[in-house]
Amino acid sequence: MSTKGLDYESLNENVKKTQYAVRGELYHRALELQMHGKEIILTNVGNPQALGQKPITFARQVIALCQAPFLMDDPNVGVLFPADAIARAKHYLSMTSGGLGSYSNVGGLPGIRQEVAEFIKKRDGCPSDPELIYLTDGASKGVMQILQTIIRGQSDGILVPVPQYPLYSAAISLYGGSLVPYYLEETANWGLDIENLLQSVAEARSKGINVRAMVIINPGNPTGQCLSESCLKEILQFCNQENLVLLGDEVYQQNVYQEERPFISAKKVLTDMGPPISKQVQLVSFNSVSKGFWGECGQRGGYFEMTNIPPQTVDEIYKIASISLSNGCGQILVGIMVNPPKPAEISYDRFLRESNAILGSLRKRAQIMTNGFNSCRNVVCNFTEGAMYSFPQIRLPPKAVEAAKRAGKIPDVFYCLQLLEATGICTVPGSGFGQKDGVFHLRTTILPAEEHMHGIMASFKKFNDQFMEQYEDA
Ligand code: DCS
Repeated sequence: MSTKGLDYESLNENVKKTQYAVRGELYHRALELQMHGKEIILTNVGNPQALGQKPITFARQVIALCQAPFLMDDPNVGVLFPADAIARAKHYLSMTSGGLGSYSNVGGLPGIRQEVAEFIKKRDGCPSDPELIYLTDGASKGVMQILQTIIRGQSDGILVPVPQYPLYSAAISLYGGSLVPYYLEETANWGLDIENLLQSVAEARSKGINVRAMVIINPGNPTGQCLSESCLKEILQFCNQENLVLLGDEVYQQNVYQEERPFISAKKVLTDMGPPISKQVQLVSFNSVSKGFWGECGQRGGYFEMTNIPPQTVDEIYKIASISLSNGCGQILVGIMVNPPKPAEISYDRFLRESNAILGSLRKRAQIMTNGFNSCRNVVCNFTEGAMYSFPQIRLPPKAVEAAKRAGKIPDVFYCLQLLEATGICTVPGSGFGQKDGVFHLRTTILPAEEHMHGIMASFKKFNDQFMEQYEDA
């Protein structure tokens, strides 16, 4: 009997192979429990507003006016909206011929691409060309477009940090390429070990894999580390020597919690290294409105900047971008993110108050979580320097590992499922991000409201310590 194109057995095998743990088994079990009335704390996704974070007022005022421009003709508009939000909405609407209801230019509205270029210039003290900045529906879309452009088949390898955010493993599977892991060093606060990187490349090459690109996530997800300038230099030299494109995932650049570990962009380090290297390494850097203190995950705004990419390749990427244009609302939020209210403007004080409150609270929550995990039996956890996650190592006793095997579960999945059933805390098992053999972790976000944090950690500790006692004594 002939099969139809969407019959399961006839599907693209790459689609079937693709996995995305952030919304995997744990998440589905959590939804089931929730349906049966159990209170669930969803710490599986970096989705701040879903856990109560309020949007930045200025951003929503501008978006509201852009969505409903007739409000600007209302005599009360000046009572409801500050003058700088009205002016900003007019500024964005003047860039389009039909407002938010019209398709925008390929690559995004030129005026917003210009704003992004100015932001990068100011952030890094180096030139940035708006023609080489494309606005996307969240960073994910951009990452996928670039990976699709690079990967030609199974023998093309992409170096990805382990642990990593599963967008990378998923997209590489989907496009039929090979993921080449390089391990981050947990005992060095998830730092990068260049020896290990060289080893990974050598091993991949010995298997006939052509390593073509390297991903860095800075600040890290799920690991939370901020890469130092010297580490970024080493990475860039390595990419130069090995002819690798560097994909710099910098979506957490505003989520940094320690003054001595600031965010430094790969673009800045590359430019500061000067020629010839600054003209040689191909770099694509990504940013998003989903993170930082904006947390506008649902609005799907992001951008990528291309450095040292040949013009003919830029034309090909332009073509890919033109197949699916990005949404207008997300583009405007990118504009606001890179060009927030300035000190002399009416909305500045409120913007500063709101953004500082969010970042200050995230910093405190990161501390409460790390301390909480480190107070638990058989749990060790590095401090979250940046991003939105905590990634404790769970030292599972051999008997727990055996019990997991008997239950047909990966040991960290077994632990996380029991944690979920006992406490309602929905995490993601470390195996979803990759980890060294025999070492187990889980990932939680640091996003639950500050006032709930101590309660959540107490409930975690109670579960964990009982679990450990059960399997150590068994
Ligand atoms: N890059 C990293 C490192 C991310 O963590 C995420 C989202 C993205 C890119 C994509 O973001 P947008 O497409 O929304 O811009 N983080 C996911 C996570 O780990 N949990 O939830 C979302």
